[in-house]
Amino acid sequence: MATRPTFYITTAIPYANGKPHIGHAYERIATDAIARFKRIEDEDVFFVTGMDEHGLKMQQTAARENMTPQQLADRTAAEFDRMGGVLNARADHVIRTTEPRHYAASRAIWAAMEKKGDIYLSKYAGWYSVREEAYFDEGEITSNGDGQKFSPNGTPVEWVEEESYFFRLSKYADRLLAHYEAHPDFIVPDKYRNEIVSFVKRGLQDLSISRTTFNWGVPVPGNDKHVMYVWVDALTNYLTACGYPDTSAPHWRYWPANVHVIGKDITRFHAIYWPAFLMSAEIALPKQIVVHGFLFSRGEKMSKSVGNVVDAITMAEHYGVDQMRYFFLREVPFGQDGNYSHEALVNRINADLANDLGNLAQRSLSMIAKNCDGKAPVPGRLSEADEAILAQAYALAQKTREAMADFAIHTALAEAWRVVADANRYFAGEEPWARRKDNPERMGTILWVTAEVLRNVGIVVQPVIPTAAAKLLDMLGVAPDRRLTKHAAATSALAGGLALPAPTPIFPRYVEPEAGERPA
Ligand code: ME8
Repeated sequence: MATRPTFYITTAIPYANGKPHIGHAYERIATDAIARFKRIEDEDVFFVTGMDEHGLKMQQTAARENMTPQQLADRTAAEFDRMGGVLNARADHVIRTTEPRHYAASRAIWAAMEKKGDIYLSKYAGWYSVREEAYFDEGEITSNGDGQKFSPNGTPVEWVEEESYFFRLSKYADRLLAHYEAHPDFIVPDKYRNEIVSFVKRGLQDLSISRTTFNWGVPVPGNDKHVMYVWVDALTNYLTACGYPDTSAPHWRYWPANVHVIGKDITRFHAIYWPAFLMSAEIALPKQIVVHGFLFSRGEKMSKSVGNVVDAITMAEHYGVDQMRYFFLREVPFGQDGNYSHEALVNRINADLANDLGNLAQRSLSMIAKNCDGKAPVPGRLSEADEAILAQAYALAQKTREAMADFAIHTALAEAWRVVADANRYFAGEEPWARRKDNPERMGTILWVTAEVLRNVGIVVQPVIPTAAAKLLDMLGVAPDRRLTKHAAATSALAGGLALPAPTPIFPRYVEPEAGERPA
């Protein structure tokens, strides 16, 4: 038997010092949709997420809340787990950086980099942002009238001097550039690739990779005074999940990762530091870093200090899970920043889901239930119009595949909804209700064609709206093992005469609740 290709996909691991917000939900939903797409392509998928539980921020937040950093980490991990469940986007595997196996992996990669001669002890002095857990150069710092200093991202910085281990990042600039050149898709979209390439071309400085000013982290092998810089340990999570350093572990077969999905603010860490660490430790590099944009609530960046953090769970419970998943992935071109608002959500839910897809399914399937004895009609001779709409439906699998190869989830959805719109026009134009009396066989053909289009649409939209798609495919009598993209083809067409379950609506219209009852 041919082995199925493996596909290892990860999200960034959220900082455990805050609650899940819409940005986290968006990243999880998008990654889940890509993972689900690869599953219906019949690949052997390993979808991993995790929690980033170390660092000074964790220590400080926990102290403020009168708890230990571990208690804070446990609380946040439970909230993210709940988010994954509510969004129907649970990963196959969750890695938490406070787990003993992760300490082992982090110490192993450290040891490998040290063995290579890439780690040395020196002194670090610079402007440090606690919020961002990063140092900034003098030239990047701004100050306000009160003499307070800020990072380029507007967070307060303070002058810190400490003994630190350094990683010889400077040594890897040329190899990194050669890698970007040889693998033009290593960082996508291009915009982010270009930013990284020009940054590396300006030259890289060695990187401070340990801290002595706090102790909530992975101790450096051989020197307990130091804990690892949180990013060394955080990035290593992607290896821990595969069993590293045990390369005979069952999950090691998934390494190297196919895709690390991340937000645009952490590209440097993933596209520069991470491959350099891996080169140093002589571990194969991930194939792609896929960067998504930021989501803004009505154009404003969400953050705790702005006070407009919308709870993802509240949003999903209010609008519906498939509705929220569809909205984010259809509305925001993947890779770009996007906005969301109540009005935009309601518009997509009612226009695309309830009207276009929902009504087409409901009208055609209830006609079949009433007029065809609850069985899929047997099609007669196909007209030009029938052939045309079917051809569009059968082209969807390949169009979806092409769009998904570029992570253009929005384009894949636009293609599916173009077919839905054309199928609605076809249905209205062919007037099956009028044929019921004068040409019942023709009515049956029109209904069969519409149901067959819905079957193909139902298959390709499963990654984004899994619950509604499953319901639609159930109503069309599609067996669970006939829902792969390869079944979105004429060779797996709906069999005339197949008994179908009674249809029920897949997407209700959104009805405005009483004032004050909606989130955001
Ligand atoms: O960066 N819109 O954690 P994090 C879209 N622990 N995405 C957003 C967003 C927004 N408004 N805000 C954040 C970290 N994100 C590190 C990652 S990985 C080894 C370590 C994205 O909780 C952000 O870009 O700040 C990142 O990909 C993810 O959410 C976690 O962010």
